Amino acid sequence: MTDTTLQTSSGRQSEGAVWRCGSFRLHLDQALVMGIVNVTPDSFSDGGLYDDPTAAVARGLRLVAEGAALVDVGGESTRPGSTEVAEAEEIARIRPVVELLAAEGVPVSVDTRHPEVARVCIDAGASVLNDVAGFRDAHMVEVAASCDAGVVVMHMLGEPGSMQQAPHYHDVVSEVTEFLLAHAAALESAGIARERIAIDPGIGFGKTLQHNLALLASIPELAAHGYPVLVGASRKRFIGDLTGEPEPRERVGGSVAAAVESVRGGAAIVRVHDVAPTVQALAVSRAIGSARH
Ligand code: HH2
Repeated sequence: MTDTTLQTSSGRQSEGAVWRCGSFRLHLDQALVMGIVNVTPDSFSDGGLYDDPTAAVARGLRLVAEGAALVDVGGESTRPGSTEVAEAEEIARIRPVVELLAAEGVPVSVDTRHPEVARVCIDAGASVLNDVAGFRDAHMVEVAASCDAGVVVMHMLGEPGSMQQAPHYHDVVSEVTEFLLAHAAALESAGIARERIAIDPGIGFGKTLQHNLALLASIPELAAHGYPVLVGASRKRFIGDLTGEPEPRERVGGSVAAAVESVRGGAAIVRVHDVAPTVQALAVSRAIGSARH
């Protein structure tokens, strides 16, 4: 069993809380930073940069050195309008990266909605299954139940190809919350321990700017249900909408602000491209928060 020391703190998780992820026990008394490595030609902000396994592994190790507690490896872009990648292609892209990072002792999350990809990556040493489809597929639930990985249940409205075509909710916060709690409960019924489950409102996945802001503002209510909350706001379009910055890589300031606000609201994990500035900002925010009490 491996204990990982974490760098940042929301101070909002109950003392001693852990997220069980395979052989890792990730302590949640300080917020975790999940670093992103997309092994894809077309991801919206880092597509093509790490599609060679050596470059992807080097990037992952660098993010850990910068303070990431775990690394999320993806082989399929789920940006709005993207098309699905064949499982064999997704496996070819990410299996070597997962295997090499896991062999270095890194807690590796796999960003996939495909059961066969998930299964192969668990065998390759992955410790977390991060499913942007929220374990709607019964086969994904089976894979999760057959291993001891951590799981991330994310909310997405429909599918990536169409999710940004006039997304509509009666009440975005209650609908997203209901979906997350129902799917987390289904995972528990399938035998997955509560301590393995994290929930994620899915910023940008079938949401307008107002929907994203309402969800980010309601993190305290979401966190009150007791599951660790993961937030992935990094470099996303809503930051461009708010600031006028069209280039995702130039949205670091907005991304760091979203991470800090999320953690202050009670998020336990933030999924980010820019680990070093996020870790630094969270350390300062944490220190100011402690001085306030
Ligand atoms: N966002 C993206 C991908 N995976 N997983 C979780 N749990 N939460 C998120 O918000 C989330 C996610 C999209 O971002 P990115 O991986 O940078 O882009 P792309 O889908 O184009 O590869």
